[in-house]
Amino acid sequence: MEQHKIDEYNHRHLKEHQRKFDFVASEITKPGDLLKKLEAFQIAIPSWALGTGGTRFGRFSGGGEPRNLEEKIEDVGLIHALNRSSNSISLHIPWDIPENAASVKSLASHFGLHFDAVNSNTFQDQPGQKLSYKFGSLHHADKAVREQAIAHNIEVIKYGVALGSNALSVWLSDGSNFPGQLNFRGAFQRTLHSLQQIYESLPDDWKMWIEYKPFEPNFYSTTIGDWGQSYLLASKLGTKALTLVDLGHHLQGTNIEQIVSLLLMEGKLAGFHFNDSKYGDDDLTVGSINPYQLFLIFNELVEGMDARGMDHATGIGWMIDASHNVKDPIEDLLQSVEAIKIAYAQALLVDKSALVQAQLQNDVAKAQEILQDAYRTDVRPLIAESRLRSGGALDPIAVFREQNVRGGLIKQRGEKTVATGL
Ligand code: PSV
Ligand code: MN
Repeated sequence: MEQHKIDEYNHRHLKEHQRKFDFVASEITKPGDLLKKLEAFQIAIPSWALGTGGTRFGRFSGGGEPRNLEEKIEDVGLIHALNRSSNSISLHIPWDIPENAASVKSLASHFGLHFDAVNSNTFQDQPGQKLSYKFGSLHHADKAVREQAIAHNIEVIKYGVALGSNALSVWLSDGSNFPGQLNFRGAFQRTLHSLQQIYESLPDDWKMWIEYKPFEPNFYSTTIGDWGQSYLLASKLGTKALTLVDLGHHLQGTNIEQIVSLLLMEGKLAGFHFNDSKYGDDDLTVGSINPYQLFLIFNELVEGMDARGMDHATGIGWMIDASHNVKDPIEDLLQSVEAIKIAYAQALLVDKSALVQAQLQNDVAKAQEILQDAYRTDVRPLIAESRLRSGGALDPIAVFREQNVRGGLIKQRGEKTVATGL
């Protein structure tokens, strides 16, 4: 995306934007500080989200999808050029193996991108793989399977080192489908022991992010099923191991913001996989179902990070982990990033000292008013202004459509393409 096309769009819409921005900025104390925070706040894009996803019932290709890692990097580069908020990419190995790390790295930096956490995959069997993960990987009863899974994770760290990444993200599907299938204590201890061996291979400045999920693909138990189990592992492993929160990995009604608050308090929050859901791990566009919950999570994040003196932009990992079955993946990702920044901006607007006072006085109605006052502020012109200041588009999706980017990608890549890893 040539910069002049973005600039030309912005120029045409500047007056209209300025009117909206001036209105909201006049209501805020120190809008300049807030804009700086918004500009610094970046959200990583997973390499597996650039293609159309599917369900176990089918997959409907959208056309012009990236056919390889290089094209995925180009797509993230495009997203970043439009929103100036997505300056990194997270790879899943072996869905995206960087065969030539130096050239992949230089392509990424050409687009102003770097590499976020690398993700291992021991939830699928790969062609030619010696031993199967049908009954788990790091928790497997057979030592040889565990060793294979450990070796894979260590290999993923090596790919990550070559790319300049600094975190290994581990999600295990290990669990059981029926009562009696597994000894829970044994499974947990074997997982811990396997993770210990991977932990020993982590470079000094690296982190291990341990993701949890209550069900799917196993439907009776998951060995790392909730934040308590992840936290227990992370605590036993050491300071480099932390708990990763994927918003879709909670049972309905779970108070995720409370989990976030306590993990932050303990210095054990690795970061996020953002998405939204109505029923389970739906992997829907961030903010599409329950934007208020997202705001409440960000309220805890801002409060908890400030309490620990952490930098909002870099203190923990921020990433999207969503899947798009019926939307253009690039548009969907732009919507997700926007929703995250809206929730973040609203959280920054919360009148903290007034909230503390209301809490001390048990003024419940006032506390609710304070939160909802921030949540009901239309911060979109602030996000647009921060994009404008960093060279992005006032309206990224409008530019994407006006320039018929997808049409161009279909011409270049073809109507029926399948992104690796899907
Ligand atoms: C599992 O549902 C998960 O959230 C993990 O993060 C995986 O790595 C990712 O989805 C990819 O499918
Ligand atoms: Mn995830």
